Amino acid sequence: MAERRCAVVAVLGAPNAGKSTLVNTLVGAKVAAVTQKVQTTRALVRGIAMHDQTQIILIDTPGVFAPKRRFDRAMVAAAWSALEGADAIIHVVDAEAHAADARTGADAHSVADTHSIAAKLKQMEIASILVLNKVDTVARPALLAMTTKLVEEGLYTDVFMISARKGDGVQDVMRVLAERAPEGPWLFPEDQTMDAPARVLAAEITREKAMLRLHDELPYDLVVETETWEERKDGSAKIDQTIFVARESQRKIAIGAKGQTIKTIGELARKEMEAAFDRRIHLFLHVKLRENWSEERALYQRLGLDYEA
Ligand SMILES: Nc1nc2c(ncn2[C@@H]2O[C@H](COP(=O)(O)OP(=O)(O)OP(=O)(O)O)[C@@H](O)[C@H]2O)c(=O)[nH]1
Ligand SMILES: [Mg+2]
Repeated sequence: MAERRCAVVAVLGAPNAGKSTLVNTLVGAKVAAVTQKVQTTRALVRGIAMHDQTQIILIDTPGVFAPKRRFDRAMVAAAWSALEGADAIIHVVDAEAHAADARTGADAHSVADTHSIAAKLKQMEIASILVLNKVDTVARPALLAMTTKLVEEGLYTDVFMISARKGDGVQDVMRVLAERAPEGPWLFPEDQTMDAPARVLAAEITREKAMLRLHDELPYDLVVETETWEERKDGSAKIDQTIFVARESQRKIAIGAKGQTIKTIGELARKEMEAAFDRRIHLFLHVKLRENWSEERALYQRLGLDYEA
């Protein structure tokens, strides 16, 4: 029998590049929230994938950008901290944003973030794997042009062009990660797909649904916490969660006319939880105002973020 191998792989990149989508696709299960908004991922999320006798532990990270607020600083610091102890680094680049920027200068943020990540990796002398994502949206010549430019950084050991959403090219990435994984014992049981407790995943599921439903009306100022998780005799679970918003106006929007918005969010979240936990779920959502959540120390601790970053 082949030796067991195990690798820790940090997945780094600008906000919205598709890091969480890639991690979910590699794991083959939903472990991280995905939305079209930047800064969806807020703390390190570990997804666990198996490839034959190799266990790949993928660390999904918050997007790296130039932070201004305390909460942003903590997220970016968490992203860089994922490099410690990682056996490999994947730098995910949003090909769609880069192509749009080359055409119209429209997505300069993502491009600037990509280049500052590359510069920092170079300065730290850390080799990484370049993954150009969202190639399903970009024409071939544009892809080649941006690849050439990125490869000139002299930083990348490999280049992959993938669509994390469609799954194209993702197995090639997996194969290379597995080939290079050092021999060693697995860190998690073979059938485990993530390291976070169920109540954290449950909160992430609801946050994703709330963000997807409210993205036009709300900024990303939204926190979800699982307050209680009650096991029922019939095998189902009753879950109470609170969605915290920063302003009274946001509370009204989240609840919606006659409670319709929160009801829709709850139904979508419950369905996904039932699939994720493979059992019936009774989900009760509450919306509360918590004005200065981004200055609360306890919250950082619960998310695994450093308040002083
Ligand atoms: N067309 C296309 N869209 C994609 C692909 N991969 C991800 N997306 C979309 O890009 C958006 C961002 O995806 P995420 O996985 O949340 O990105 P992220 O890098 O984790 O974002 P943050 O956590 O906010 O830094 C979502 O709307 C995804 O559906 C892809 O291969 N093709
Ligand atoms: Mg993410």
